[in-house]
Amino acid sequence: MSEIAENFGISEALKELGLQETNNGTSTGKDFFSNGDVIESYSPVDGSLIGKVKTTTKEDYEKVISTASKGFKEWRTWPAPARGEVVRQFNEELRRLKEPLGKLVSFEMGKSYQEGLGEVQEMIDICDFAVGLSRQLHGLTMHSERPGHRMYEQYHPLGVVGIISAFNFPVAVWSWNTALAWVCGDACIWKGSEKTPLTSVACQNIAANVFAKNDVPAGISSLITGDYKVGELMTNDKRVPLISATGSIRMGKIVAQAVAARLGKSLLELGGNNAIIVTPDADIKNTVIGAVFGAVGTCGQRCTSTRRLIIHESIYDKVKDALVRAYKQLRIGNPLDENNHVGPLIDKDAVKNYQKALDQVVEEGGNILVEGGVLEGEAYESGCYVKPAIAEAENDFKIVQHETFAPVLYLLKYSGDVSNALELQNGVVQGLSSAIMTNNLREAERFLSVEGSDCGIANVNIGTSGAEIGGAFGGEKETGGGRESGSDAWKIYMRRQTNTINYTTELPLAQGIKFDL
Ligand code: UN1
Repeated sequence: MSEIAENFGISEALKELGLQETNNGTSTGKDFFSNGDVIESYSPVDGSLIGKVKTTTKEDYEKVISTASKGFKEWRTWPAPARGEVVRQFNEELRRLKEPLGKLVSFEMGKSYQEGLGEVQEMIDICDFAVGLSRQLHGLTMHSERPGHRMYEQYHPLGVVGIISAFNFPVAVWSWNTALAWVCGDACIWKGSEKTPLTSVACQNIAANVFAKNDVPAGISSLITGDYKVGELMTNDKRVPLISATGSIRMGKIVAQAVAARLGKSLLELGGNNAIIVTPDADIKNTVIGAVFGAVGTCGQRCTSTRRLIIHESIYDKVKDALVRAYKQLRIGNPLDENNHVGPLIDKDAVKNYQKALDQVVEEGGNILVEGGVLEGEAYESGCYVKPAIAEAENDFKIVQHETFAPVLYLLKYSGDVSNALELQNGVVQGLSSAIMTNNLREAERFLSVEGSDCGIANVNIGTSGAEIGGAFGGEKETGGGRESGSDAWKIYMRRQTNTINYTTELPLAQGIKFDL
């Protein structure tokens, strides 16, 4: 164990979460059975080896999918509130293990401990939501046009749901999918990121214990581990009617095509290029807090991270100066130490992409306002710590159009009416999150109107990141169009059936068609 791991109680956390030196990354519940290569998980916090996980082979996957398919046939017959009761117990375990799991998320992924705890809180929240939902999987009833007929719709469980999640929210995004899919009566197979395999095993351990206690059939919570090739086993598999995938636009296009080729359903939550519009009526203090948290939180590695600030020329210098002052106060370092605001990037490849973005913005004519750079020295041994940077840029720069998963914030200037700001905001291929800072009702309503933001999330007087689970989460355009977590996002995990019942002695046809024999 490294010094940081020792000082911040990582061994205890691993023990509480049932993790060992080498873990098994293929599971259908209590059974774990990997036969693939071993991957090692290094912490970006200090570069130390945290643990190892065995990956899933094609044969292992076959065992998983057949167990999940079989388990589904039984699970779908459980009353939905009985399934909700299992999710309620799972949630009790999450509440009990919030601290060790939050700590592991922080140590394995690099986000601050506060954000690690926040991520587990999102799991708790979505489970609460799902438990209530287990008594509310409502369909509509309709009035039939034919006498003596009744019409209604009902939602049935869909089948096996494949979940592919990313390193940046290694536990919450899984739970958004599973908590809903489980109460809907589906079996879930999860491939987490190979960059955060231990958090996946920890979550599977928690689910497996609760499920076993409740005699839930094997396969309802299944885990597979490995790189994209393991994910492909699911995306190409017609026994998996829904693939929910979170990650880059590049990955999403590959997944979408594979799933569409077999006419499966996909739920995609891909890249964002989120902007905050700052109007002359904005509260500057709140703007700075919202923008800085949005840009540097999770070291700029949320899909909702603030990448662009679109500032009115009349207040441009004021906002710019306030931001530069705020960035000077940022403390970068060990994310388990609650004095620090910003932890490391996930790995050295991410550092390279960050450096490339800063070089490119200068090449394209941008002006660096807050200098970036990779931090060196003992405290930054992993080589993954970077300085959050700000550059003045233009919206049509190639690098500004591109989502760089790092703390690089671009300042853009607009003049005249808010419609000019909206044009810039919407002038990117992504459409996840957006925000406006204004105390002007007209501007706020125009931002929310049909001619306003084209994103899936549009906020007034808060930043772009940090959505609550109660709303549907996702975005338009190349963000992929999927919606997860709250509102009626549950419907994608079920199949809808329209039922028409004739209780007369006649057989009248719809549309008044006559057909007598
Ligand atoms: C993500 O980055 O994939 O809205 C999810 C937020 C978080 C979820 C982000 N609740 O920032």
